[in-house]
Amino acid sequence: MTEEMARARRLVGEAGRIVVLTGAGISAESGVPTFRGAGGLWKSHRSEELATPEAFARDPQTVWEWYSWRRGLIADCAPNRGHLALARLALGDTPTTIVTQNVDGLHTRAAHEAAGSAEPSPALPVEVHGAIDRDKCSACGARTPGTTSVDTSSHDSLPRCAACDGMLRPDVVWFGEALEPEILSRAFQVAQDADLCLVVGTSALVQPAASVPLATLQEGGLLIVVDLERTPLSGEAEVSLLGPAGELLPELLDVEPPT
Ligand code: BV8
Ligand code: ZN
Repeated sequence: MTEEMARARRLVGEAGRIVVLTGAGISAESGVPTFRGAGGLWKSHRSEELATPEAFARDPQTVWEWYSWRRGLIADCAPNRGHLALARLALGDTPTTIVTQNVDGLHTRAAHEAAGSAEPSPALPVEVHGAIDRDKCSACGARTPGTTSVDTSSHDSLPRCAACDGMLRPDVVWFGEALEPEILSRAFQVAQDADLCLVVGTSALVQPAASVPLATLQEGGLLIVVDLERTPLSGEAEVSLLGPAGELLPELLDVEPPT
């Protein structure tokens, strides 16, 4: 075990209250493409082309094609050892809240898997950017389980709201759209109350999510950054652990160090 890992494990052991902020990097080992990494989602499309209300108004078929493709891809993925280690931490003795930018639902699945027949709610994530497996009506705002196979062959074939016949959209937060106020304030509240923030697999470029760890710092708390490479938050970190989250998180968080 490296000196860095030993120091980080001590910080986790001594923490009174923990907040975790995750990004696409934690789901990479599950097969979900990241946004900026190799083969990243933003590589072939500029985010504003697809993840904005303007793009949806201009060309809903293409936007639905993209989200339908991502839904199919995510449906074939499963939580990895990183998701499960965080879920076990949150189900343990130290009060821990997982805040995620991911819309893939893998933290939620890890919470149920790790909890088994016990109560999973302590490990259920605060999803600040929504969830891809839900639909939301762009007219009345009604939320419904996501339409699995979206027929994008014509404008009229796109999914409609059963209540008001408005156009359905994925229940995710697009660029230029405000995050849900109560979800955002919960994310910043748990960050302020925490004395340790674990930042896992995020390039920390998208606001306001990237400022969540700063709320912990401003209250005198500490940061541990887990990423394949240095990120804009590495400079603020007490410890930076460089490597795959699926390998580092079990070593960092599991009570029994791996033999
Ligand atoms: C808003 C859902 C205003 C959709 C997403 C201030 C300054 C500058 C700009 C702004 C600002 N404030 C607002 C903005 C604009 C904008 C913004 O931040 N733009 C950026 C690009 C500059 N923010 C917004 O528009 C937000 N809304 O501000 O509204 C407003 C306010 C009031 C009233 C009206 C309006 C909304 C932002 C949310 C957008 N939606 N997702 C969808 O998914 O389709 S953002 C999306 O991109 C993700 O959710 C995530 O947040 C982001 C991607 O970042 P990461 O997850 O970090 O992924 P990335 O690929 O970049 O990095 C992966 C990392 O993992 C890397 O570091 C890599 O090294 C590492 N890694 C890879 N593999 C592994 C690994 N690490 C460990 N192990 C591995 N195996
Ligand atoms: Zn509706």
